[in-house]
Amino acid sequence: MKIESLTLHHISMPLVAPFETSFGRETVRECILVTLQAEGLTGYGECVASRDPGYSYETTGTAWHILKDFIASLVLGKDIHNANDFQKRVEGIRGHHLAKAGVEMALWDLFGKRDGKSLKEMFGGTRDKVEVGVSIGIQESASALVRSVESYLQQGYRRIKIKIKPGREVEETSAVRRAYPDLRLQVDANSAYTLESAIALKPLDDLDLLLIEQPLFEDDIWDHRKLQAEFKTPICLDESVVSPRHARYALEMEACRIINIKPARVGGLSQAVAIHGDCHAQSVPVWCGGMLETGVGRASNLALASLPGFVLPGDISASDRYYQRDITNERFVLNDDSTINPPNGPGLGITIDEDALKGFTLSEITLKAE
Ligand code: OSB
Ligand code: MG
Repeated sequence: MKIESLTLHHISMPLVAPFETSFGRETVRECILVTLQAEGLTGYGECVASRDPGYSYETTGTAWHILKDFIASLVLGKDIHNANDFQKRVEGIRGHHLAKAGVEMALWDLFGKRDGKSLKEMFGGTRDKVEVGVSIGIQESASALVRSVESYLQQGYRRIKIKIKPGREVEETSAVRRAYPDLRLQVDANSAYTLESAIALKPLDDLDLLLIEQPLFEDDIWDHRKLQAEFKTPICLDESVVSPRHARYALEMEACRIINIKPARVGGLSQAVAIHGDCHAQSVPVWCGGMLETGVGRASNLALASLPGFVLPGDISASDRYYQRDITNERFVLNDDSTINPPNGPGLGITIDEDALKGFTLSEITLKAE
């Protein structure tokens, strides 16, 4: 499709509750909405870079720069055939996966709208309902955490992930396990430990966790291998897996037994689908991670997680777990069985609430093909 214009909205949305991880505390979420116009159609994509370089080196600021000054000229006025074609065009830009993924998502939305197919159909998704869980940030105390878990269980979530960091792991995780002996429970350290300090995680190995997510540094696939050898609980990598190649390295090295797939982190939905394919062929369980997405990215995550290899519940909670008001007219709700339905409409299957978008916009720019 010939891309006629690209619009960026840098937005800031208040979260219903602060979200604290080992790298910081967020009360509002910033991201960039990417809008592409082509052949009378509009495609939307979410660039999930946050305000601060905590989870990733990319920020809304760096993504804005890369999108405006480098990616825009590679797509504007160009006839882009598919996601692989897009990936080839941006190959010369090193890294900046979150920026690239935002545009790739908007392209998928356009292709789907042109062909009258949902993302789920285009990916070959097989589920009408996607099993989901909730990711709970670090709370004031272990008892506050248990209360938070309880409230999400009451809402119907049947898998809980809790954020941990050094000094805030054993007491917290044990308290939740004691309160809920049969709960499907997992923890996420967001790279807060070293191979040496990870000794503190040893007591967690006896708490029957589904997995321990990203305990060590992002670029430390090798040390994760050493750690996995010491733990019976599966290690799951998030930050370390930034491409299909890295997924292969991690599995060949036996650095993890499970992979958290986030399309943005790996450079786009096409790369996420490729990692899913490789893992599925080897029976390696994967699940879909989250970045506190708006309804746009949530629709995309649900479509991806409808693929058959996503055998563990995703970090894809209902819209009301994140935002009182979203930028999509559609809101995602939790079914009684802790699932959410992926949208069925063409492309992402969502529409934008223009008033809401306007209210959340910090800055906006439109670039047009010459
Ligand atoms: O590590 O999975 C993570 C949110 C922002 C950045 C990193 C992570 C997360 C989450 C939230 O855990 C998942 C969600 O969107 O609910
Ligand atoms: Mg994570």
